[in-house]
Amino acid sequence: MATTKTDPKLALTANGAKKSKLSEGLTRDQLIQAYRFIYTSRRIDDREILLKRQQKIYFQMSGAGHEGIGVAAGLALKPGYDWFYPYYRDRALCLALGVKPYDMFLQGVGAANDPSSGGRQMPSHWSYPELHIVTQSSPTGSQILQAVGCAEAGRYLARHPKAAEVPASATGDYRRFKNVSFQGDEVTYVSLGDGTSSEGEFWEAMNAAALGKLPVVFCVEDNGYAISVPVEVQTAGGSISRLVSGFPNFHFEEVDGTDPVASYAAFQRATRYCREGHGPAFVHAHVIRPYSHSLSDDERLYRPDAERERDSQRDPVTRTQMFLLREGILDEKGINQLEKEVEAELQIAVDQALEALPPAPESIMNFVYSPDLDPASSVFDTPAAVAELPADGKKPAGKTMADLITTTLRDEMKRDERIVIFGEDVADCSREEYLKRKLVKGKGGVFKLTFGLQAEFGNDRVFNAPLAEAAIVGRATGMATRGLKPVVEIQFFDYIWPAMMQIRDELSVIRWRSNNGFSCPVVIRVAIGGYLTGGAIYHSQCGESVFTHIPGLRVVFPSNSQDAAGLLRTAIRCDDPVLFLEHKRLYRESFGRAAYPGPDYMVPFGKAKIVQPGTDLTVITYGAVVPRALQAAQKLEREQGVRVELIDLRCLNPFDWDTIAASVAKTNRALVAYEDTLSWGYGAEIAARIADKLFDQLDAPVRRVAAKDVFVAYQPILEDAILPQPNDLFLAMKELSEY
Ligand SMILES: Cc1ncc(C[n+]2csc(CCOP(=O)(O)OP(=O)(O)O)c2C)c(N)n1
Ligand SMILES: [Mg+2]
Repeated sequence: MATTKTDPKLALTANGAKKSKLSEGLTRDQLIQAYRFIYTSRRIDDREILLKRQQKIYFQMSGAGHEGIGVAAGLALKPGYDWFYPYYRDRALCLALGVKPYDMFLQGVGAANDPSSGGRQMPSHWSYPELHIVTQSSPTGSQILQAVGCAEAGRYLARHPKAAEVPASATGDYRRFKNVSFQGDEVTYVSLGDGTSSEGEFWEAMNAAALGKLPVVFCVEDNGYAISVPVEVQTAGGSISRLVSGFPNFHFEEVDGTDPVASYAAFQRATRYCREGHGPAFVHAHVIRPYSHSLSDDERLYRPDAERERDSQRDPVTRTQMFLLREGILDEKGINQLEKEVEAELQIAVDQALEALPPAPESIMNFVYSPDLDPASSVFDTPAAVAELPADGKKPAGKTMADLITTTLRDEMKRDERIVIFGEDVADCSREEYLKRKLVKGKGGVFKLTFGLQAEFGNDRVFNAPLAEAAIVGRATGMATRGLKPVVEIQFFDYIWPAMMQIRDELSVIRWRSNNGFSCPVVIRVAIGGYLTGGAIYHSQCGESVFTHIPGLRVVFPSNSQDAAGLLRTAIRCDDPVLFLEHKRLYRESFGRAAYPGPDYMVPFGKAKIVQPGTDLTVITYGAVVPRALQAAQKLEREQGVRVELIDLRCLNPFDWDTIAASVAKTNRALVAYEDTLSWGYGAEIAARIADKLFDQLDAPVRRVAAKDVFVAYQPILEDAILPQPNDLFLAMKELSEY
């Protein structure tokens, strides 16, 4: 694709150039309005800096120098129609899209009625649902993959308009709480700084957008620095335009971003290309950063005066002002009048914001999870269908966990057209014609759990993703923000870590940080665990406590087929993000096989199952330790007459404290057993709670059995020594019962 370059030297200062050319289709009123936004943006920054010095606000992040490109994007795109993933220097963009200065000052004071976050996020972290400005965070670049997912959702909904409808019978269904809207020619805007283009997620997003020919406008606001690091140290060759120029399907623009008119023209071309469905666009805007990185930074420490002086010649405020004067659009009196009006408006806004009430401390837990749909509620407690006996009267063979997960996915996909499945290798065959011509059978995941789903539902509902875990979760998050229900797969738990930023800093916290303005109830299915004889370090890990430590994320870990079906259905229909952990060793185990419990069977979250009742000792466990603990408990009863009450937690967040407490009150002894490494593991929290809350009931110390504090080794003899075995469980149970 061709790159359009605007020579910075020609823009705005080009004396004698024709007015119509300079205005690039912008009317006189729009040009005046553009200056008003630019000037307002700068003056809000100045006001905030003052307020910060007076300790009336707690943080300041300026958009100074970036106003030209921001206002241009705001004029070229449509609020409430297109979608926006801006970054912290996009104050002028937000003003142009309709955010009021008062709302910006409410961010600064951390007011309860700050529409972005209700005092939860720093200022300049924009979030305005009606305008389609999606909540942003502080990690540089974590918005980019979500923007790609957002664009994918728009296109999916345009192709599947019925998916947006909410069925009348949708009780206990996240769809009731999502207003889904889409436009056939919508565009998603995402911006970032020059430094942020070094993040891997940026490249994953560029690749995904190019692959999908998605209508995303990437805007790199290049002020030449990332805090103190200059662009030539950040970006090989010093030009991001040069580096990305090989991406196919893109339209490229490189422009002087301090010039709103040239920037507007660039955005007009870029958005036209996207709206017409040709693919994504890339706008590289050269801007300046006159106010240092932030108030905590003094750029004079690393930038000499001469360099800073050179930048100031291109200040968008003065340049736009000079442009209006030179073109006869406003005279000096008109400029003064406009600036006076802005000052008066800002004064009122500041005065009002300083009076605004702070949020109530009691509100801190609001919106960690959906306020509308509680997956622990009885709505999700439905009976299993009774399987009909075949004519010969013989009980049919039970289905494996793998079988029932596949069947549940299939039934949910039939019921809900918003479900899309993607991940590494999950499709039957990306080259669809091979399937159609019956040349191949299809793969459907390395464990084959998604086998047949692409063939049945089509490749826009089940598809392979590039090998990039952050992209899988980030794109899913963007899609879910728009109302889709992505059920994505991370092939092995051991490879979830590239997605950790997206899970920890985005997926789980979007609802809370936007004060319920946005939500993204994604399901992430992950194959986890060891006991594989040969899985070794990178195919056998557990580590669930890392995720149960994250507020806002539900974590589920079934031990048998029927629970897996019921819990997966709850995960899909609920309104919170869910990490659904599937133990590889249990996929095809003979333990816990069952008949399919039917297309409506659900198990509520946070309800444990008593695998075996007992009176002498409580064993609390989950996952692949359940069958091992059962074996040990049965042996203990046979040999010693000790009756163990075995609790399978099934769901780790929330977890069933009531069942644990009732059992320990009865047995007065507790053992917590888990496959993860012992120290700081999930069971450590359960043991601490029992010791804390049930101290008076205990006749013995709370014990734990878990893996050794080391990685899982390849050689089976070592693996056996590392992971908790039935005999370890037996010995611990025996010792505790004798205490
Ligand atoms: C993932 C991550 N790493 C580091 C930081 C700290 N940080 C905040 S802004 C910034 C520099 C960003 O530079 P650039 O992308 O060029 O944007 P600019 O501020 O220059 O507009 C850094 C390192 C962060 N917020 N997130
Ligand atoms: Mg920068």
